[in-house]
Amino acid sequence: FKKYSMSHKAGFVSIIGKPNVGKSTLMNALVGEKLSIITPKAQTTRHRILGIVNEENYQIVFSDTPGIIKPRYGLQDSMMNFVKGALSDADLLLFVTDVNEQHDENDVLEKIINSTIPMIVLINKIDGATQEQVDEKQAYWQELLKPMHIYAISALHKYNLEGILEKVLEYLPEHPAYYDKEELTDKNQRFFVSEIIREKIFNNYQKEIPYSTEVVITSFKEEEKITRISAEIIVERDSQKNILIGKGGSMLKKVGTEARKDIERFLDQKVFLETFVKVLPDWRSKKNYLKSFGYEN
Ligand code: GDP
Ligand code: K
Ligand code: MG
Repeated sequence: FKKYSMSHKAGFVSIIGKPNVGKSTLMNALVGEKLSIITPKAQTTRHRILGIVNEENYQIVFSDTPGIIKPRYGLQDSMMNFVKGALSDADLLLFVTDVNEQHDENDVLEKIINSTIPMIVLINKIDGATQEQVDEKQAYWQELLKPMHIYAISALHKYNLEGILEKVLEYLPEHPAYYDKEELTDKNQRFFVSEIIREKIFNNYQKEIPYSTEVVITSFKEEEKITRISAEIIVERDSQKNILIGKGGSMLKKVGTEARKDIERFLDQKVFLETFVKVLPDWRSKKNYLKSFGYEN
């Protein structure tokens, strides 16, 4: 037999859309791993997070991104720069929208409307929607974005996702793998540990607390039977520190316990987690703090 080298496809696929439409849920479903944290609150995702699907003859590099908004402070500027990056180097865009979303304020989508990158629109959360609703949204997005394809899906229930990977592959070029074929993401364990803690904070506190919080892993020691982790939870004001800690430390304890359980699942090892709360006034608007927390641009 003559041996033919099999062709290999690889490329970047950016998952974009407004806050809370289900971008992170979709990426986790497509990659088959919980990489991105998911909460009912907008602006949960602050970074561009890669999720890589590897097969023998292809590598799809998905980017989960923060929801598109008009930035109001330094942290949000940086979040929108991550989106800009994901828009500029993609081979394909997956634009996710919530079937229940209203058609107003679509001016923030200007960059997407004007983008020349091939696009697939995913109308998400169709569980609970009527066929009329779906049809109406389909017509609306077809007209506004003129995408290659539109799918009606439920990322949460993994409904109608089967065809997406195959369709995505049609738009990827012949290219060698960009990342090692064993890699699932570009972020390290510390990043995901800090994200898990942030998820618990988003789920346990209301109003501005989640948005004013950053989590920094200050120590990460892998021992034979246990991983010892120290984390700093950073807030902007003393009053927020008090709320975060709660009566007799009860709230912080709850967050710590919930986070530890998830981290143990994620690392597949016993974990000792200690948390400290620290006040850094106005960190979300200060360049040096943002930079030290990984919001480079
Ligand atoms: P993101 O901000 O765009 O990344 O959205 P998330 O993935 O964080 O999801 C926001 C909220 O929508 C979460 O509460 C999800 O559980 C929920 N969600 C995501 N996909 C679906 C879906 O298909 N159906 C329903 N009903 N809820 C969903
Ligand atoms: K969210
Ligand atoms: Mg998200």
